[in-house]
Amino acid sequence: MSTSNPASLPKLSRRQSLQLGAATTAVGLLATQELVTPVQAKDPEPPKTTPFVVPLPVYPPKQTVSALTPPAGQYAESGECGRAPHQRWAEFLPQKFYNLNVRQAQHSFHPELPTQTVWGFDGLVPGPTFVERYGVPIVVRIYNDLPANTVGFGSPEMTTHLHNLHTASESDGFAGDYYSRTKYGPTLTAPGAYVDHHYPNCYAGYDDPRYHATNGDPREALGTLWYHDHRVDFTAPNIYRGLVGYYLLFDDIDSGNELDTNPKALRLPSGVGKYDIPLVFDDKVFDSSGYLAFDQFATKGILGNKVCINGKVQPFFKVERRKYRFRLLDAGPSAFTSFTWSPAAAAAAVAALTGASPTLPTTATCCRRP
Ligand SMILES: [Cu+2]
Repeated sequence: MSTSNPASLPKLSRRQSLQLGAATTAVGLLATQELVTPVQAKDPEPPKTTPFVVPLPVYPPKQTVSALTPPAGQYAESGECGRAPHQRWAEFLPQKFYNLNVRQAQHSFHPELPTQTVWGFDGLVPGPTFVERYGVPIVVRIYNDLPANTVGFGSPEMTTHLHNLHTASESDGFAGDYYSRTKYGPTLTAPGAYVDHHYPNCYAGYDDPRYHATNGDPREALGTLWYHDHRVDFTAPNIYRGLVGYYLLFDDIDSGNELDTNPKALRLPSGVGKYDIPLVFDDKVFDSSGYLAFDQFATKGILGNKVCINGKVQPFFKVERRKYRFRLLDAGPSAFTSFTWSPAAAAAAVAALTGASPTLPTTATCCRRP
């Protein structure tokens, strides 16, 4: 596979390689970090790329299927990896079903860089956007169709975590729940082609008697979530290869309808993919040939030499003369990102982290991710 050019990898002499191997075996990760630092390659010089020539990709919402085959159930089917039974299945019977295929694909980050191999949910970088609603439980069947034997960084045995959603443990994409058709992690009992994730889409406080009338505490609503690979030891490189996507949750306050007549509704700019725009920011290291590089031994972090938004280097986005809702996600792996409006535009920061505030929109010219 060609995602990493050998010229961009750290050049270890045979002696250094042996030292590294011995240290890793003998005393583990900490010593590895210290040893590797002096032998890391210099930053590669990537090809120049012209800014603002490639349009920002904004995908429409992920589409449901009418039924899954075999049907989704509380217990793992044959063919599914060995997960524990879904908890409170009958209480949160799924009303919507999805197939999601994790696969290798060809991707262009920029027309002046070579088309290259990535990993993506449905082969897309970033993956499709889920548009969901509180009170509507769903099942997402996630197939691992990555090639079994790959070279380069990352691991093709993967697991998917939906960040911050209140999800039962068997559906949470625990780091040890990684699977493929032939291999499986320590917290599963068998390999499998897929796994079903059961997402109840309920508020926090669901079991608290104080919030029975509202099926949980609406103040705890989360509106902007993301899903990503979570494989133990390989989360950073697997996300870097493309395994990241948005999951949006609406309710009757953040209702996803800017014309909502409900007096409680926020009436934020609506239409996911049209006026409600999810943005994934990440920085990547492109090597001198324009291919993605990743130093898997750089456990202190990795800083890119180009910034991507929704999988493109410095894209442009044509807007209408109206209000937009932008969602900003720093998908890493290591950089801190500061966002500034230029020229200073009328902007309201309506949420931090994942929840939209029904009461405290504040004007902002800049927002910073802590
Ligand atoms: Cu996460």
